[in-house]
Amino acid sequence: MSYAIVRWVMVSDNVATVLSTLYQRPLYVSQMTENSESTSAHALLRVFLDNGIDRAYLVPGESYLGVLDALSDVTGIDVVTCRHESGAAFMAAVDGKLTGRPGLAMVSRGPGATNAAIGLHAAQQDAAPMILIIGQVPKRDLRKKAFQEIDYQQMYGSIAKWVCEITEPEDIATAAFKAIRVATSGVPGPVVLVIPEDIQQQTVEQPRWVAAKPIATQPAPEEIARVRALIEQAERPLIIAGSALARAGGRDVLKGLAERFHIPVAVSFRAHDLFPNHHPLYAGNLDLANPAHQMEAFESSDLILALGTRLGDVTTQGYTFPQYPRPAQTLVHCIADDEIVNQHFAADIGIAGDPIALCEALLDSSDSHPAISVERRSWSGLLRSIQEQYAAWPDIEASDGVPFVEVVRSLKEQAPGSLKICLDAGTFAAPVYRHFAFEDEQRLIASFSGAMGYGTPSAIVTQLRNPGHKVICTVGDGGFMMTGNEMMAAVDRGLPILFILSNNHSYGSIRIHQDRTYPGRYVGTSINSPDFVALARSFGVRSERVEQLDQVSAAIARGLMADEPYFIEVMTSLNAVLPSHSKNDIFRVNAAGN
Ligand SMILES: Cc1ncc(C[n+]2csc(CCOP(=O)(O)OP(=O)(O)O)c2C)c(N)n1
Repeated sequence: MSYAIVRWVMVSDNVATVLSTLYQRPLYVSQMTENSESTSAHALLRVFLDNGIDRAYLVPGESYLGVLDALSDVTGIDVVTCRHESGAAFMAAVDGKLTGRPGLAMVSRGPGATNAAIGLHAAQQDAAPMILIIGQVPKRDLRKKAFQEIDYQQMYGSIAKWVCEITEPEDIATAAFKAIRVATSGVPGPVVLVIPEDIQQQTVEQPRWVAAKPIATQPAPEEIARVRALIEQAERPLIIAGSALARAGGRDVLKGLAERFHIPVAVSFRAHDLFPNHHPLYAGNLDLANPAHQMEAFESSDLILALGTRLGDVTTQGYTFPQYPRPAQTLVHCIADDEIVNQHFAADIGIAGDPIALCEALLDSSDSHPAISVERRSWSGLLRSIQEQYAAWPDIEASDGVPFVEVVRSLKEQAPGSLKICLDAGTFAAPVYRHFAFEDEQRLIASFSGAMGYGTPSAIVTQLRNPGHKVICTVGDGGFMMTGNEMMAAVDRGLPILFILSNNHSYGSIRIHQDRTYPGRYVGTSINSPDFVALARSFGVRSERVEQLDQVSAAIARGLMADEPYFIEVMTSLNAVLPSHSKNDIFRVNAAGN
């Protein structure tokens, strides 16, 4: 397969309109006011607007006043003012993940930039396109260790795909143009643009540059034929589906391919929503700790089609499945980045290309009803029965609070078919990952980076991008205290997010690790919290507390019905998840949830 081609074009207004129609990309050409000035900051914003970036998440700072000022002239960029740069950066990372366009965050230098680091890291781990704009000390002061100065190349060099410190006002627009390209190409990720405060307001030519939609090239016919032959010969094929399929059309072709050839699908880390979880071909999720007998079954496959996955460490169970570096089974690995294919695992067929195009080509190349062998049907049945057993709801009893798994069970029973669940990191998340069967339109928004503080900001963005759908944030008493302040945006904008906070008075996930490894020695994991119900009310959010199991269902029903932000604090059992207390072993293998 040859690489997808992206063409960059310089266009006039008229051509831009024609291109917009041709490529079905929105162009925001009229969204800067008539009397727009022609500064370098305006040029920056024009590039963003013309390439579909329509929202900026920011905490203001004096080091980028020029860019802030130019935003006053723009109606096409919605400014979401955040309370902490971690919230702004998390939001941009999630926005990029949901839209496929770079999520845009803007922060001040030094303290602002350091606060934003967690979100940039999440974007890298999640392969989310993102652009972080940082104001910088004046050009003449660069590398003098000036007030709040940082060398961002050094600081972000190993996290971002590209760090560019711009020194000439004329270069700002071209850097922005390249930033969009770098953030979205191959395996997407974050880019940092650093702009000294004294080059933001110079008069420069205003660009009209639009990136044409990438043209997905077709795999070579001989590659399709080889993969087809492997699929036909295999008795126990397995698809490992990754997040590069979470684009328009990706889920449909994945389902089409699995059904056509009767191939079970295991989804990669935190990609539960790629394939309907009730489907007979859904074999489970490759997570932090799959049960040994499930991994043994996966290992007995004779063909792995790794589609759109980086085959990263969690998905591959610490680079042990498939066997490292030469898999025991035949491996076909397809992802649109030559650096990733064959990086860890030697593939028999490595395709640096679009996995969606490969699935389409395989579907086009076959009869609509190929014969399916008895062996293959019993193989899929085996994987399905293991998954069903693993995902079955447990019966848990606890005297020190509500087992959070019961909250998740009630949520599943009442959830609308298009529910979006945004998860912070913590043990409350484990039952979602394990037991919540995602239906076709339901979505999981959770970070690969396992960062606490991700839940609230991700819910804000998910609701902004999905008006009319129910969005839920589940978060612990630890994680909410990190970025819960961003809930204010839900109030400001009337976003009907349902927040469910699990209060177990503990950094529970870490407590579980301590309990298992250093029983009885719990340094640093007991926490005292404010009155969360009162806190939420002080934000202007309707809220209630659930203290007993029999209150769960009605509280969730109220929360789901609400047409404004709603907050439920659940007083949760810690014993139910601690290995030394729980009679149930369901949390022993996958307790951390982070
Ligand atoms: C920013 C960050 N700091 C620390 C951690 C390590 N960590 C993972 S889960 C966790 C505890 C989460 O506690 P809480 O939010 O109360 O949820 P619980 O585990 O109790 O359900 C910690 C400290 C992390 N993942 N991210």
